[in-house]
Amino acid sequence: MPNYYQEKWETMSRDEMRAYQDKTLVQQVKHVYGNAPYYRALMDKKGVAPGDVKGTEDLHKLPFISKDDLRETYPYGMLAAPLSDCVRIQSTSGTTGKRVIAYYTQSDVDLWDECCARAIVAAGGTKEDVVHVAYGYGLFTGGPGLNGGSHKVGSLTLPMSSGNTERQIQFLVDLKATILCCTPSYAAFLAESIHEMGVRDQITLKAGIFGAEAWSEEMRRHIEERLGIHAYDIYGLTETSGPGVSFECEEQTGMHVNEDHFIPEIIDPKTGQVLPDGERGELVFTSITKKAFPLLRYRTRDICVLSRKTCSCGRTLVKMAKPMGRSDDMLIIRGVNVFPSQIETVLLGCGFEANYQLVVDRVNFTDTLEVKVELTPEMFSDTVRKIEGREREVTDKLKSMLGITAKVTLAAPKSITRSEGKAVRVIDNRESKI
Ligand code: DLL
Repeated sequence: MPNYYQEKWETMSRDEMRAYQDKTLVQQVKHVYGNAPYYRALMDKKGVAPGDVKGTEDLHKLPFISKDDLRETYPYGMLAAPLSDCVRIQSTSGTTGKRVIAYYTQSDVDLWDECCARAIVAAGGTKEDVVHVAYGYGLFTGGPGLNGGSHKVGSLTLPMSSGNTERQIQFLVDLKATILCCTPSYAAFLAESIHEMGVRDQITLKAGIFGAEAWSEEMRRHIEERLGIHAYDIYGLTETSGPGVSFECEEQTGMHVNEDHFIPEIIDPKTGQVLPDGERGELVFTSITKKAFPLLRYRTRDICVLSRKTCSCGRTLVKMAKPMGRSDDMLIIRGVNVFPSQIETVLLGCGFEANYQLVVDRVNFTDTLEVKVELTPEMFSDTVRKIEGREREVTDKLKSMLGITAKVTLAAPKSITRSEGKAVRVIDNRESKI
């Protein structure tokens, strides 16, 4: 039996949802135009007045906004509510440039928490559950988002944050956690450590809510098998509030977008043209309910597909496929587009652990790709011939998946650094050689 946190919104008819979005979008455009001078200037430049947007069919008239705009307007430029009405900020890590700061009014926080509560309930969560949140707390949105959602559901919430893996496992055992929330790479690390500590039979988890980084279906199976749980995907970004923009239900075939808060579009990243449902392109979101930091037509750079196929869970919210990764995570190697998640699919499909690293370099003006992957302890004790055979198998499979030859290096167990948050999979040495 499917459970909903807010059945009315999650199962609303398409027509009703559309009518709601139309009305709310019109109000939001007026709010942003009236209160965010930077966006008003963008609209004026494009020759669009708030009155030109009469509903979602006019969304395409609005200018896009990108991370560059947010950097340019740092720290207050996109704020659309008085600072005195704001109760919270969250922020991106700033590893790829200046930080982006997102502001929240109390009502923004409440709506965000509700979005996360929908994700927890869709994963089978109730007030009887113990929700172990091992996403980072602080400026990162993962911890605070799932924490807020868990409170709304009424579950006992363990605000573990990331790191200190032994203590995490101790709490999982002692407090009999039933739902684990963290990045998929950290879930794989926890699973590995649980087996090593010999406490797998004391783990009472039934579900995991994993997101914040691209992960493959093979990674899902890997975690599900090792922890004996159902693993659900969750998506979001700081700019749109954090986790809970979309979430997976029991069907586990993509994430329902909370369309009563975020209108998704897929565009051609080169031309900006809106693409029909079912076509792959860049995901763009318009937040229609947020007051302090409401971004209209925000280009996420995530490459994705939307689908309106009926879902057996009864939710009518449009579904987005697992994003393959950001367009800026995409590696171009000898002219070929490569997503790290494709390589993950091959490695896990060949029975390796989820610990790998991609090293990209440029030698004699030619790009090189080295795929380092750890052997499992069982593989490590195989004969040299068997290990060489495995190396050949991975090289061939990568070649047929990617169309290029990668150098495969099989590493000893435990030799690749584990991640406690978002995994760093790629080392691109070409940047220093340009
Ligand atoms: O990662 C928010 C989040 C926290 C989502 C916890 C889910 C769970 P940022 O740090 O701003 O926010 O990074 C956002 O992470 O544009 C995607 O590229 C990537 N991302 C997030 N969720 C997924 C996912 C948080 N489920 C960026 N699958 C986004 C693939 C994801 N990529």
